[in-house]
Amino acid sequence: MKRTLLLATAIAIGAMATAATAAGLPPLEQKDRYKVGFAQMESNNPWRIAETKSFHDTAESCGWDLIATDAAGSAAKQVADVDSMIAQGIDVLFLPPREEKPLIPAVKKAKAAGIPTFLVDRSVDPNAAKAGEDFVAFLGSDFIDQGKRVAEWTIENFKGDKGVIVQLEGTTGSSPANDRKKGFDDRIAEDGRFEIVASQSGDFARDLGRQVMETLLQAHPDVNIVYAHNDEMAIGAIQALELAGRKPGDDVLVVSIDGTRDALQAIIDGKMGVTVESSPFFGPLACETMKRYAAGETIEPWVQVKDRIFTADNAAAHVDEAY
Ligand code: GZL
Repeated sequence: MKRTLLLATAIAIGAMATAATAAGLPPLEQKDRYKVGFAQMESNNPWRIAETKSFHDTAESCGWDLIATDAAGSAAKQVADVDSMIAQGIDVLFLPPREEKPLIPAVKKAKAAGIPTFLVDRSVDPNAAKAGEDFVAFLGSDFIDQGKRVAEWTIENFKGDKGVIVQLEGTTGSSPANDRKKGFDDRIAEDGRFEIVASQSGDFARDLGRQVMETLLQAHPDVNIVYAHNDEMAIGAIQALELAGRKPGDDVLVVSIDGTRDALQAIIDGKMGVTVESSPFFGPLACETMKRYAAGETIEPWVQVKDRIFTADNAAAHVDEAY
């Protein structure tokens, strides 16, 4: 019996090593407890806070001794936080890279230190670092599709003959901002009624979104559609519009992404038209994917999260579960 068990263990370790080293990725042995790094970028909105909580809530059930840091909006500090985790000898790294390029060195350092990295919720420049080679996989949504779905809803539901669009972009250089812009811009361009007259970053933050909207409203008083890359900026835009005497939901259509509680309430109140979900609850998926990897499975380069869409038809049914 003992000999059989030893042989089975050797085969499992061999398989694990084969799967990981075949792709040049650091292996991860199966064990009861893991020292896990989660290097959060910031806590500037409910989405970030919900994501961080999801990792903490998963830690015990997944056998994680979790080291969680918060870079307070600084990509440079996020890199430093990863360095510190490497020095502490973590077994595995979960990293939501704030921007696509500055976090490349952190990804490469982790690999060089023999630490498998999973990118969560945002990714890095695919020309500089690749899933399956530099990091194990990207766990997250299809941001291009999110932007496209917002555009499709807008095309279907905007009743006017001329759509004057102001776009509030997410964090400059981040993969969701880049891709939500691409997905929306490419699809909305297919309908000649629409023109994007301004597109500016609100850094995924409510108050900056409000300030940017106030400025853009001065320059474009004829705006009748606001596309925000996340709900926090959309809520800020609604505040700015109402302060200027506009009636969001009546004379201006506000469309967004995430699915926060405040956004679903704004939809219920008739002030927002749609929000495409972008779930922050990555803890359980991170646990499941890490365990698959430790068991020797080859992980698909993109572990894709599927997103629902919230409108007046279903917002009330989901507002209580929202973050
Ligand atoms: C999406 C995530 C984005 C959210 C924002 O995965 O990176 O960052 O849409 C958050 O709310 O700030």
